[in-house]
Formats: sequence, C-alpha cells, structure tokens
Amino acid sequence: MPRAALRHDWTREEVRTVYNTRLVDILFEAQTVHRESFDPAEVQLCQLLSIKTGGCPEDCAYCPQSAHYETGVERQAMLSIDHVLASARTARAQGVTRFCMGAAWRQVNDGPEFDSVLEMVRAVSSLGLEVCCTLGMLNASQAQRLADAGLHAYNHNLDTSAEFYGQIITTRKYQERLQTLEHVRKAGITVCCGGIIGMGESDEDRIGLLHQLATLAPHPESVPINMLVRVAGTPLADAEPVDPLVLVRTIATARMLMPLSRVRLSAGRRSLSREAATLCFMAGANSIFVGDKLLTTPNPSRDEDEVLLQDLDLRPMCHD
Ligand code: SAM
Ligand code: DTB
Ligand code: SF4
Repeated sequence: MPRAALRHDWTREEVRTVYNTRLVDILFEAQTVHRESFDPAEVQLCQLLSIKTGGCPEDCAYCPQSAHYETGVERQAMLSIDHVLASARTARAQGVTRFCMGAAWRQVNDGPEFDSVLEMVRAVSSLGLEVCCTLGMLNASQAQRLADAGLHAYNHNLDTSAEFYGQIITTRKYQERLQTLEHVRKAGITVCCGGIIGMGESDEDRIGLLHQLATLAPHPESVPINMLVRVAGTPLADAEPVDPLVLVRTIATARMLMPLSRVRLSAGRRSLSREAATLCFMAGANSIFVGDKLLTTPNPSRDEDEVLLQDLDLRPMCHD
C-alpha cells in the first residue's frame, strides 16, 4: 500500500506549504514518496520528433515555432510516414520507450494531414513504443480517432498559472487548454501535462500551475517540467535565467502532489549542471528526453547522457 495519499483536493494553501518546505526536507520527502511507487534507479527515455515544424499561428512567447517571431526556424511540411517510422525504429534501438510526435498547429483540422498522423500513430505503436502526440487543441471526435489508432498519451501543457497565462499567450485561453485535456481524458488517452519555468513567472505562478495539475482527477499520468530554452527572436529571448534549485523545488512539489505520475525533466537540460540534474532525479524526476534535438532546439548528446546515467548508476526503463 503506498503511504503517499493520492489526493485531488489539494488546496492552494497546501500546495504553497509543500512548495515552500525547506529544500533538504522537501528533497527527502519527495524521494521517500518516489520510492513507494517507483524504482529509484530507473529513468524512462523519451524521444521527440517534430512532424510539422514552424509557421504556427499562436503567439506563445517562448516558442521558436510561432509565426509571430523571427527565430530562424525553418518551416517544414508534414514528414512522410516512412521518415517518422525510421526515426522511431532508431530511437527504439537506442533504448527509448516513448516516442512523441509534435506538430506546430493551433489545433487539429480534419483532413489528409490528420489522417496521416493517425497512420503514424498506428505505425509507431506497432513497434511496441508508447506513442504520444502533441498537436494543439483537439475536439472530442479527433481525440476518439487518436485513441482508436492506438495513441497512448496526448501532451498538452498548461505551461503556467491561469493568472500569468495571458502574459505568455494571447491567442488562446487557459480554459481552452483544459477543454482539450477533458476530451483527451474522455477518449481514454493518458494525459501528459506540465509547464515551463523561467518565463518571468513568480513562485505563486508555479504554485498555481502545480495546484491546477494536482487537482485534475485523475492526475496527468505524465508531468513534463521544462526549463525555458531561450530562443533569439522570441519575446522571452532575454528572460532572466532561474536558479536551477527552483526547478528542483518544482519537481519535488510535483512528486509530492502527484505521487504516481511520471515526472519528466524535459526541455532545458543543456543549461543544467550534472549536479543540478542529479538533484532533479533525487526530487522525483524519472524521465528525460534524449536525442540531439528536442523539437527544434538542441538537447544534450546521447553520449553525454549515457555517461551521466552511467556515472549515476541509473538505468533506462525497459520495454514491457
Ligand atoms: N503546438 C502544440 C501545443 O502548443 O500544444 C504542440 C507543440 S508545443 C512546441 C509543446 C510544448 O513545448 C509547449 O506546450 C511548451 O510547453 C513547450 N515548449 C515550447 N517551446 C519551449 C521552449 N523554448 N522552452 C521550453 N519549453 C518549450
Ligand atoms: C514538453 O513539455 N516538452 C517537450 C514536449 N512536451 C513536447 C517539448 C519541448 C520543446 C522545446 C522547444 C523546441 O525544441 O522547439
Ligand atoms: Fe504553436 Fe505550440 Fe509553439 Fe504555441 S507552443 S506557438 S501552439 S507550436
């Protein structure tokens, strides 16, 4: 029986209290909770692939793929199914168990492009990988078709608190994000939902995001925590870097609030020291994205990650 209570009724005050716990204490508590449900030596390796890149109509202030900013990201039409399948095969051979396909869309539109995404989902899941997609907003019928194609997870981040959201994105509402998450949940797809730190938000905004995530019922099975990758040309290109210990605290809080969820140390690892990454694992992160590229931005090389995992004596999660 897990000792950590699986609760969905956390109050904002309780989340604030957890978040503000003395760092050494929260690390100890989060690691204790973590060990009740997970093997602390195991890390899931995920890989991203951008299947349609750039030219996005949304104005997300952090995003190199928004058409609103000049970032030098080259637009790329939808990749072929063969290309996607080849990447997924290579990823699998290198120890990856989850493969996530991203498209720079505001929302999914029905038609040939969505049909080929469905085909990609069928093809990649037939390799025995957990397949995840992140395609922007979805309606109920699109969620159902993705589920029928074998989609395991849908990534749709809330990014930050409801209060701060309007300062980061003006082309959609927080409420619309929650709506898509509901369609995903109702279709029986697992939910991947997290956020970004380092966008100029306050502790209270990080608490607000964590509170929102922890009061979803059920919790998102997957919670990616990204450190902003500052990209020239975006409004956040010169954002003040945050102390990596804030990332550690955010991860530890996520682990305490959502004891059974997989917490992913996602974008931004290139700006973390090995020691900071280690603290993230101690705080309860048990997944990373591997490969030289995230969607469009650089990530630590596979060689570097292999050395890190080896030095920490952590092992990649295996296929079931
Ligand atoms: N267009 C879809 C959407 O917004 O849901 C899917 C792709 S979008 C690139 C996926 C997620 O990547 C975003 O929700 C955001 O959290 C994260 N992201 C994008 N740019 C980032 C950056 N520069 N640094 C950190 N995370 C970023
Ligand atoms: C998530 O939370 N982070 C990943 C995944 N979900 C889709 C994406 C990170 C993207 C970083 C910016 C880029 O490479 O374009
Ligand atoms: Fe478009 Fe997604 Fe980037 Fe926002 S985060 S600009 S929706 S690709």
